[in-house]
Amino acid sequence: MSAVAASPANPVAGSLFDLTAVVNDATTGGSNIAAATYAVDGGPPVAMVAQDGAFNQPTEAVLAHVPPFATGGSHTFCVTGSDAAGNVSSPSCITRGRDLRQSRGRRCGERHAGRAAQDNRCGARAGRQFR
Ligand SMILES: [Ca+2]
Repeated sequence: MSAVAASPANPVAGSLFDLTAVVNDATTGGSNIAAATYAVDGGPPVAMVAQDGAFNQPTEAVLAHVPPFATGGSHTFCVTGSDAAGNVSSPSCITRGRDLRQSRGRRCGERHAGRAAQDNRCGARAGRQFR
């Protein structure tokens, strides 16, 4: 298991992105990879597909189209592979998402949507908190 990545590299809330990984069975006997899944923030596993269309090699590049985040902040994505012999890899994880300051500013702005003056004050206040 290696090279878990997101495309775009830093997805934001509300946009779809692709999660990719390379699942490699070299350390557990070189069997063909049979499946891969990802989980968001420790949630239920979701199936990934082989990028070349079939799980039929000891090394498979895998892909999932991850739905838009419902919430801001960072999220952890863990990819797990399993091989034809039933070996399951330990998860390989990445964390992606907006940082705290951006997340805080966005929520602040949303609350004051349509009230420009208040929105500006809100942003300044949020900025000071994180200096
Ligand atoms: Ca393949």
